[in-house]
Amino acid sequence: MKRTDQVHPPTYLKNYRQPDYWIDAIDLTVEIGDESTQVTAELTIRRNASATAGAPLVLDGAELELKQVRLDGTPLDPTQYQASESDLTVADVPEKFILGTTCTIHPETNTTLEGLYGSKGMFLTQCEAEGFRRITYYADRPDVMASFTTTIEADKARFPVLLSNGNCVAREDLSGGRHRVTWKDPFKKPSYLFAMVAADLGVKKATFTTMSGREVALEFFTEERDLDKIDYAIESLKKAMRWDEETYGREYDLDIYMVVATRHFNMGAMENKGLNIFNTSCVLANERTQTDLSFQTVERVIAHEYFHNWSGNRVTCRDWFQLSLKEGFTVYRDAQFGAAMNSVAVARIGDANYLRAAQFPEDAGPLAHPVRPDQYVEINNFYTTTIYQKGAEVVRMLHTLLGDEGFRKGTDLYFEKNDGKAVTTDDFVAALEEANDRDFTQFKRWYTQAGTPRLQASGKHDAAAKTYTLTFRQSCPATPGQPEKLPMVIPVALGLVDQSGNDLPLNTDDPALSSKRSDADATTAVLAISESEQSVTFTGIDAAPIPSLLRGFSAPVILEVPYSDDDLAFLASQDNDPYNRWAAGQELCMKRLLALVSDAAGGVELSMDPLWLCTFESVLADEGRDPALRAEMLRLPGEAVITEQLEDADPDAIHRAREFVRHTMAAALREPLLSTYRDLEQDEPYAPTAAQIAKRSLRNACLSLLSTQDDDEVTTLIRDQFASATNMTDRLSALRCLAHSGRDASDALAVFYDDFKQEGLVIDSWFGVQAMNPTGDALGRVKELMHHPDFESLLPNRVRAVVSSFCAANLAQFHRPDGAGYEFLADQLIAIDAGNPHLSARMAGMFSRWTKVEPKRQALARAAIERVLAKPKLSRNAYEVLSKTLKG
Ligand code: B3K
Ligand code: ZN
Repeated sequence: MKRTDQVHPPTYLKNYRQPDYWIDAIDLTVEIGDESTQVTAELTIRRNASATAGAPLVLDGAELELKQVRLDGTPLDPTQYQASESDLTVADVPEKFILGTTCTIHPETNTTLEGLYGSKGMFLTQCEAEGFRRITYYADRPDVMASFTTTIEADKARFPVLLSNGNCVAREDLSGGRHRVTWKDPFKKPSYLFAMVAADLGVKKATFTTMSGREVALEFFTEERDLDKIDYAIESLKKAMRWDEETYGREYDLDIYMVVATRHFNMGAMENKGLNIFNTSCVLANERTQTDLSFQTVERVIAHEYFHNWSGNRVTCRDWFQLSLKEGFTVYRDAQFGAAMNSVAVARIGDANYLRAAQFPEDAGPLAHPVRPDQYVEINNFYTTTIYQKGAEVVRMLHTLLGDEGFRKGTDLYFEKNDGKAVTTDDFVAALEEANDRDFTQFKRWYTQAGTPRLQASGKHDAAAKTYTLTFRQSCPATPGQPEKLPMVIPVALGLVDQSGNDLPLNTDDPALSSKRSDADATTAVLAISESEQSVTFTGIDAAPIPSLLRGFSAPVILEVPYSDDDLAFLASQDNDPYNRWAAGQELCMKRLLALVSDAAGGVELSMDPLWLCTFESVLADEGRDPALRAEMLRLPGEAVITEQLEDADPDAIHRAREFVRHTMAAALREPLLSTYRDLEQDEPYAPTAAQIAKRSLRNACLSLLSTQDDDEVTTLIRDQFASATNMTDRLSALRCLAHSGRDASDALAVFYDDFKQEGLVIDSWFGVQAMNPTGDALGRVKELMHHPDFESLLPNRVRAVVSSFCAANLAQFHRPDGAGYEFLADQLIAIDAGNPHLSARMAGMFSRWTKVEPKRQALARAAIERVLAKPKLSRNAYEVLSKTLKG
C-alpha cells in the first residue's frame, strides 16, 4: 500500500484549544516485575470551565494493555469506556472525579527509548515529547499541569536505586525481597517532565548553597566503573547554578537535584524536574577517556538542562508549537554561560560554524520551518537546529536590541508573570516589550518566517562632504509553504576600519543606530535594519574606510559585501572584532575554494595564490593572539558548507580542492607549522581550562595540516604524539591524523582498541575515526565495522558513530558516484526504523540535501529515498521527513 499524507494528518497551531478536562494531581504506582510492569494511575480530574457539560473525557495512550478503569473507585464495565490504539474515552463523567486505570507495559522489550524502557539492566524514562502516554493513559500535552506522586516498587537486589521527581517521602521494604519508594514533586508540571529510574548504580554526592542560603543535595548516578568520570559534571552544575543566580536572578527550587547517566539515549539529555537523565556522552569526562570537546559539551549540556528548570519547567510551553520558547531561550542561556566560562570570540565562532553547517542548510532545504512552526505530523521531528539554534539567535537579537539592562528587566518580568504557567513565544516577547516599552511586532517575523535572510551591503565615501554611507538591502528566499517574505528587523553590529586598522568614531544622527554595543566597545554600534532597503550616513570620515559588518555575528543572516580579496585579507588580520577577523578569513577561503572546486571539476591544474598563503602565514606568526582563535583561522570551511554554496555539486571535486589547499598550505608553511607545534608542547598536568584547550587546539590543527605531508619526519611526529599522549585530545588527534592521511594505522587502531575496550564512549570514537576516514574503500570498511562484536544496532551512540559519521562527515565517500552510499543509508534507515523511529527519522535528515549534488547522483539518491518510503511499515517519524525531503 502506498501511503499518502492523509494517513498521518498534521496537527495545526491554529486549531489549538484548551483541553476539556484538567488533571490537578496524579498518583502513579509502577510495579516492576520480571516479565512486565504494572502501572496504576489515579487522576484527579476537573472539567474545564470552558468545556460543555457532558464532554467526553479523552486520554492519550500508546502500547498499553488496559486491565481496569475506575471512576471514583468503582470499576467500570468495558461498555462504559472505549480504548483504541491511541486513546481511552470515557463518555459519561461528572464535573470532578478521580479516574483510575491499571495497565501492563513492557519496558524490557521497548527499543524505542521512549516511555519506560530498559538499558543495561536498569529501567528509565524519556517522556518528552509524547512518551508519557506509553506509561499510562493521560492528557499528554504540556498545558495540563499536575502534582505528581510516584511510587515505584521493584526487587531490591536488582534495583536498589528507585528515583522520581521531587522529594523522597516514603521508603519501605516489602516481602519477597522487594522494596517500595514514594516521591512527591511539590511543583505542578506537564507529563513530559516526568521521570523515573529503577537501577543498580553508584552515586557521587555534593551540595550547593543557593543565593538565599538553602542547601541543595546534588546526586549523580552512574555505573560504579564510571564514577571516576563524574567530577567535571558536578563542578559544571555548581558553576551553572551560580551563574544563573548572578545573570538571571534564578535560584534552584527543590532540595535535591539528581542526574542519571545512561548509555541508551536518543539525544543528549533531558531536563525532567529534579531528575535529569543524561546520555553518558554528555555527562562523563576525564582526561584519559574524553577529549577537550567532550569536557566542553558536558559543561554546556549540564548547564542547559539545569537552566531549563526555569526556562522550560517553571515556565513551560502551552503546546509543542512553542517548543522554541524553552529551547531557543535555553540554548541562548547555555551559549552565554559557555562564553562566560571560556572565550567569548571562540564560543561565537563555534555558534556561527554550527549555524552555517547545520541550520542554514536546514532553512534552505525541504525541511525548512519557522522557529514557531504552524503544523507538524510528528513533533519529535521538530527538535531541529531551527527550533534550537536559530531560536537562540532570535533571543540573542532581542538581547542586542534591548541592551543588558533592558533584557534583564524583560526576562525578570517574563519569569514573574508566567511562573507556574504554560505559555507561548508571544508571551515571551510581550514581557520584553512591556518591561521596556517597546514594540516588537515586526521583529516577531523571526518566529513565523522560515529561511535565512540575505543582507547585501555596500558603502560609498564622499570625499568632499567627508561622509560615508552604507546601504543595506535585505531579502529572504521562498521556503516550503511560504513563497513571499516581508522584511525582518536585523540588528547589524558594525564598525568602520581605517587603513591602519583603527576603528573610526561613529558619528551619525540616524535613529536606527543605537549607541554603543557595550561600554567597553566605543566604536561598534548596532544598526537595526527594518526596511527592504535602508541607508545610514556617517560624518567626519576623511578617507574611505573598510566596513566591518555583523560583528560578533549579530544576526543569523547571510551577509554579502562586495569586498575585494585584499579587503578580506586586511580584515582577517586587522579587524578589531575577533569574530569578524575569523569571518573575513573564512570568506576569503570560501571564494578561493569555490574557484578551485570549479578547476578540479573541469580538470584544470590546481594552484594556490600567494596572498592566501600569506594570510595563513601571518595567523601562524601572530603569537600575541589567542591560540584558539588562530586554530579556528587555520581551519578551512567544511565540505558540507562548501556544498551549500554550489548547485549541481561534485563532492569529489570539493574534497580534492580542499585537500589540495591543506596539502599546499602545509608544504609552504612547513617550518612555521613545525615550530608552532613544538612551541605549544605543554608539560603542566592536564586541565580542561580555556588556556590549555586553546593550545592543544592550535597544536593539533598544525599536526592535522602537517599530516598531509608524506615524509618520515611528520610520520614520526604523529606516531610519537600517539604513543606519548597523556590525554585523549592528543591521542585521538594523532590517531585521526594517521588514519585519515592514508598512513597505515592498523597497529595504532589495535593498540587504541585494546587500551580502551572497556570504555564505551572511547569505542564510539574509535568507530567514528574509521568511519570518517576519507581514504580507500571507506564504505567497505564501514560495512565491516558493523560486523565488529562491539557494534550494537540498538545503541544510538554507536549507530551514530558508524553510520552518521560516514554519511555526514565523509561526504565524498557517502556521495559515491555509483550510489552505493545512498543504498547503504537506505538499508540502515529501514533496519533502524523497525526498532527506533526517533533515531531513523533523525538519520533520515542526512538525505535532506540530496538535490545539491549533480543530476546523476541525485537520481540515485532519489531512488534510495523512494525505496525507504515504499516500506509499508515505515514509522510516521521517518515517513514525514523523507516524504518532505522528496517533495523539495
Ligand atoms: N528537551 C530535551 C529534548 C527532548 C527531545 C525529545 N524528542 C533535551 C533538551 O533540549 O534539553
Ligand atoms: Zn533543551
